[in-house]
Amino acid sequence: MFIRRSDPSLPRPSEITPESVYLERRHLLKQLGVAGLGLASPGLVAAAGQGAAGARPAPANAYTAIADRGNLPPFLAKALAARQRVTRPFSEALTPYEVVSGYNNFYEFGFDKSDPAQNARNFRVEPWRVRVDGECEAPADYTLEDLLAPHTLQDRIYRFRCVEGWSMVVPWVGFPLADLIRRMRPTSKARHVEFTTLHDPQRMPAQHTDLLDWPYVEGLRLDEAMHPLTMLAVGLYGRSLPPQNGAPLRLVVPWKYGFKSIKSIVRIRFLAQAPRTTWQRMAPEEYGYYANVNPRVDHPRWSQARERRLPTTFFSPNWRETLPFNGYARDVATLYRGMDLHRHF
Ligand SMILES: Nc1nc2c(c(=O)[nH]1)N[C@H]1C(S)=C(S)[C@@H](COP(=O)(O)O)O[C@H]1N2
Ligand SMILES: [Mo]
Repeated sequence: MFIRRSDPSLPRPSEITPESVYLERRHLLKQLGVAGLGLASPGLVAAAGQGAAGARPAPANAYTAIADRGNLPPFLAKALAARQRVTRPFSEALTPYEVVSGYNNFYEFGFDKSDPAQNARNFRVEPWRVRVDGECEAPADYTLEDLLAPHTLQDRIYRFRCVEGWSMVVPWVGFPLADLIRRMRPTSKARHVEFTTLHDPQRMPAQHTDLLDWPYVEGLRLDEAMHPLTMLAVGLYGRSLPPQNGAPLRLVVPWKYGFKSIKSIVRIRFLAQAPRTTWQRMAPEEYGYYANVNPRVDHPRWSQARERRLPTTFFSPNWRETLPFNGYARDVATLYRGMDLHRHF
């Protein structure tokens, strides 16, 4: 995502191969790589995430949880410890923790990929409140503790594809946004959900600049927000979110470009109309409201047919084909039935 200067890591036209049609065959549950849908094998639940101490071999994507730095609020430590752990292998290798937490887009903390890890180091997220308002029956200012209280956290391994052309595989920890939305009881007028990032230049230094039109705002159609793949994340690799990844609460929408996955959320608002999102305000012809990953719809300045799977080096760029809906077409294509995806990009 950039508007002011070009990124040397982006593919040049000469590096792009013709797109090819990819048929997504795997079923949702295999792709999810999650527990918590009532189908988990208990034996594997116990083994995963703990280095597989038992006799059973660890699933391909079991990981050793990363320890949290510093003291977590007790409610969060408890919720993370009680999470439902990875039970199913995911066919692609996880992107190492150092990369997920060291190569970031979070413009509130600077422009370069290494800026957020540097500049968010001392970002304080306690206390944290989330305002829920608009077209719903339970508007209120919730503490993070109250917001999380009824939800059991789950590990979910998802592909993550940035509109700039790089991608990762991340083991998030979170819960379905749909479960929270049901609690808030949207009215019959609600058609969209708007999300807003904290606006506090004292704590987010790049908000002193005009890099973006602050605060960062994103949105989803209500049915997209209610889709079982859409999650609110509070952690990754078994620990709480590092500040540079959007602590303490961020959205994850795996079939959309990464910019939809808004970080450090302080407000969730139900609306009758689509909100005006930050990227639509900045460059409407480049970043649409839907932002579904689509190898057949190029960005005006580059192809979206392929992606670089992190970690990459100059000598091993690790190119792969980008999949329709980032590989989740089976699960989400029906949301867009009858829509012209070139127009509603
Ligand atoms: N508030 C806020 N949210 C944001 C961004 C941002 O700059 N500010 N960048 C977006 C973009 S472009 C991407 S690719 C992802 C990156 O998430 P990650 O750093 O956790 O990989 O965050 C998204 N959410
Ligand atoms: Mo992005």
